[in-house]
Amino acid sequence: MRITVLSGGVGGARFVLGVREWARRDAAARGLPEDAAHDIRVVVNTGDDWWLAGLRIAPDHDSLLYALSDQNDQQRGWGRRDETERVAAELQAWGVTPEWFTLGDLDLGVHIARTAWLREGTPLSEVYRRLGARWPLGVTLVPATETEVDTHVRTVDGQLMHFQEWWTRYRASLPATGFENTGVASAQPSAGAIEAIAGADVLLLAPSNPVVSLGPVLAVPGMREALRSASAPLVGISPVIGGRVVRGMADACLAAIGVQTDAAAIARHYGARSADGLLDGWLLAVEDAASVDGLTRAGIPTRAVPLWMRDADTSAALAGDAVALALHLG
Ligand code: FO1
Repeated sequence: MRITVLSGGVGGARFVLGVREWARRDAAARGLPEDAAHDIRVVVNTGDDWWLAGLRIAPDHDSLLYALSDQNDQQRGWGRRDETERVAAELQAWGVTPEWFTLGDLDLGVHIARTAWLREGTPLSEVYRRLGARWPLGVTLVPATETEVDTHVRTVDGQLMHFQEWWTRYRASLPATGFENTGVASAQPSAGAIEAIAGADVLLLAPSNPVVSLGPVLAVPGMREALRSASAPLVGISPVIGGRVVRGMADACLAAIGVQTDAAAIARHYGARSADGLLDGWLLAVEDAASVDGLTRAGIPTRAVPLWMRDADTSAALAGDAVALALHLG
């Protein structure tokens, strides 16, 4: 089965690990060799990306790369395990990186390799392929677009700052009135993203931040049309449980665009494919089961399932629930 997931970084990575684990267990149950049974592609958000100290930083890609190669720092949610910061101290001494954004020594290896290739004219999708080729990730990562579409945040006092400053320096504490992806008007979905969407048997929206993680992916001209014209059913998973974000600061982002931090409100934000939106189905937490009937009647068939991803078992179970709903709708 060909499964394509649209994903951001931290929350998305945990879900993508679950999809990979579900696929491994499903293949084993069928007595099939693992890589023959399922083809998992991830369309990765590039809106978090930015230039720092002359290096191209790509947080969502790198969170997925490190999680899938089991070398991510689970506590921080970003960067690599067993990291050191000798070079970072030097960079900060010279003021080429701010004290609120740390580039670890091992992490710098990825940034320098990526930047070197980009400066040679290597397409971002090829950079993804080369970086991932070192480890058996079990999935294929493709950028939503090859074009730089950095997210910028419009704050209430009229400033326009890069998402990374708003998120890591100010922890999303500055009230925002909107988000803009500079350059997105001239962007287009990457060839890998189009192929992953058109060829999928199942399309999944990871429980990522709907505004700053999936928003930039969906903002790429042609992306929504690709999703709506795909033959595969599209199922989304709520990033919110019981009115609270599972992690991160999606509530600050949702408030900025006037969407309630609520599983049903986010489903309506994505919209039903039958009503010019994207969703064929929606998974929300058992804690939000009261919203199932209303959403289903609104054209978004919804199921309440355990949504907490605590380990391989719960993550694989959630992925299985998402695939099951998609196949039920297919
Ligand atoms: N997040 C932080 O809160 N502080 C940091 O110093 C920091 C450094 C960093 C370096 C590389 C990288 O890929 C990500 C990094 N992040 C850091 C995480 C990142 O800025 C955001 O958490 C994500 O972009 C949110 O999706």
